[in-house]
This record gives sequence, C-alpha cells and structure tokens, in this order.
Amino acid sequence: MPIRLFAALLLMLTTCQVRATSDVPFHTEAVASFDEPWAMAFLPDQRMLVTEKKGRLWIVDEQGDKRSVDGLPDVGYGGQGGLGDVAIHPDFANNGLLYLSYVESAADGTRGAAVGRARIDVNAKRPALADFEVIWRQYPKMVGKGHYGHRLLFDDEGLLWITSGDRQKFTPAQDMQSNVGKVLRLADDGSVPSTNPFVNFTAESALVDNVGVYGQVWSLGHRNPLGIAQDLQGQIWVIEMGPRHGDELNLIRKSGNYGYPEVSDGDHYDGRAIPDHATRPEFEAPKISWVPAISPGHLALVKGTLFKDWGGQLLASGLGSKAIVRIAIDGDTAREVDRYDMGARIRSVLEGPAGAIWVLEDERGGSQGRLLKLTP
Ligand SMILES: [Ca+2]
Repeated sequence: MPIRLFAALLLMLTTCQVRATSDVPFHTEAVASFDEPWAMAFLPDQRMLVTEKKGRLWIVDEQGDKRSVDGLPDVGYGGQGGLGDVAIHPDFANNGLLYLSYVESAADGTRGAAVGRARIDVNAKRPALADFEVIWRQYPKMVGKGHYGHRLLFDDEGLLWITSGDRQKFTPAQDMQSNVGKVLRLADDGSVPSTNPFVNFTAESALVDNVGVYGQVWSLGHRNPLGIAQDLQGQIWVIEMGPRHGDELNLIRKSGNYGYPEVSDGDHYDGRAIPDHATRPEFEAPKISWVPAISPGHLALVKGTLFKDWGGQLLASGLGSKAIVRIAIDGDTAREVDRYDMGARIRSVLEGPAGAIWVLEDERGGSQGRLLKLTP
C-alpha cells in the first residue's frame, strides 16, 4: 500500500474513533484550579461551591475568584476518600443549610462515609460552617480506602438521596443489615421517610445512630455508585463504576436489586468471571453497560438553557476514558449518543443555573485539576 494512502486511512480511522479536542461542539474556558477537586454545587446567587478531597471547601465566582470556608470536619483523606460531595438544601435561600459527604476514620483504623449538614452565611467576610451535625453514617465502618460512593442529590420532593459504595467488600451490597452497596433515600434531617420500601423491617434492623439501616434503603446490589441525577420526568438515575469493565447506568426503582456482586457485565480484576446480567433476569439490568469501561465519576442532568439540543439528556464524566459522555433518555431507556474527548480525567460535570456546563478535572499527575466552563 502506498505510504500516503496508508497514512490517509490511518487518519480516517483515528478521527472516527477519537474526536479531536478542537472538534467538540463547545467552547472551553479554564476558570480556576484546585488541589484534587471532587464536587461542585451552585448557590442561589450563581456562585459555586467546590470541594477538594483533602478537606477544603471553596466558594468560587464565575471569574474563578475563590474564598475558603472554615469549620469543616476532619476528613479521612487517602485512597478514594476524603471530602466528597456538596449539596445545598432546596430551601437554602431561607435556611442556609449545606450538606457535605466525607470519610470518617475511627480510632481502630476503620473508615466509612458520613454526611453532615451545617449552616453557612456565604456572604460573610470569612465564611464558616456553623452548627455542624452528622445526619448519616455508612454502616458498618470497614478497613480500606475505596468505594465510598457518597454522592448526594436533593430530588424534586426535597428528599436527600445518598449513594453508598460497597467499600470493595462485595457481599455487603446484598446484606440488608448494612447500608453499604445501596442507594438511600432520607429526609433532609437524616430520618427515614415512611414511604421508603423497607421501613416495616425496622424492628429487625441494625441501628446506626438509632436509625434502622433497613429503612434507609431504596435499592440494593450496587458496587460503587459515583453519580446520581433526576431526569425531567422525575426518574432517578445512578451511574456506577463496574469491576473490570461493565460500568452501569441504572434507572433506580423502589426496592430494586441491581445484582452486585452476583451479576455484572464486567469481571473481577483478578480475572475471575462474574455472571453477566442476562443470566439472572430477577436482578434489575443496567440501561447501559459499558464494555470497555468509561470509569464514570459523576452524572448530571442537562435542562438545556444554553445547550438546547441536549435538554433532558444526561452527561457522565469519565475518569479513565478522559471524556464526557452524552446520554439520551427515552422513557425508561437510555443510550449513549456522543462522547467528547477532554484530554484529562474528568471528575465532575454539572449544568450551571445559566446553562453553561461546568467541569472539574481530576488531579493531573501532581498538578491541579482545572475548573472548566463549557459554552456552545
Ligand atoms: Ca461478567
């Protein structure tokens, strides 16, 4: 084959497979940088909260100016853990309540995710958390520094959803005496809504801070759910990191069992096979399973104020895939419609109140992760 023809073919193949960064349908502006950033949330005044895994929280304006928030809890930094997600109460404008997920370390060296809430005056000269209280704990605490999950979402009814990873221990995801490997639905103070599916088992349930584990559970059989979003129809979607391949996008049903570790379209890292979902129809199957993996970090709904063609769709941030994955929803089905190469591990993605898409890069080999603003 003539070299020029071969080169042209190679170029065609590579451009088909990987979209060049300059080829994406948006303009990218780097606004600020952070040390291991993990999560974002928007304040009513359109400023942003950004967490860093080592335990810092920042208030950031659209120009990238940052102010540090004082009074954070000690976080068990290390491995996949530290300070995690941040969310504001649906009535934040009146009550100033902010929610954080983070890793608690016990004296015996075990660890577990926790969620706390506190009041904050974001216009104070030196903003600080006040009246901090823990409203949820992962139970039981375990050895190890992985698979905390601990993403937060307030739904359109004002209820708080928490994703709880399996702590790399597999079987607790099926154990109803543990809230590990589950998706949980709580009231804003951490109490259990009477409409949760397993509240009637509270009498036989393990207790965490006097709250029954059973009652907290909305769905089970999850591995490491790292993103949660509610679509325009009110449905809850969770994206989770699979084992070796088999990342999943799941539509979350009340009392649904998503099968881990009994089934997965991926397999264990040590090479042992896990039966695929198709072999066990009694478990809820993912709406999308990614083989090869995208390594999701987060999931966000696009309302479409600026990105009008994307309205109602979901964006997944990709760590290993260094991409943003765009997902269309049709009723209770979902499909990947496009994928944008970002050239860096992407930890989080979120549509801002004015419609721009905000993106947090993961740490970049010792250098900081950037906050990016995407506009059409
Ligand atoms: Ca498998």
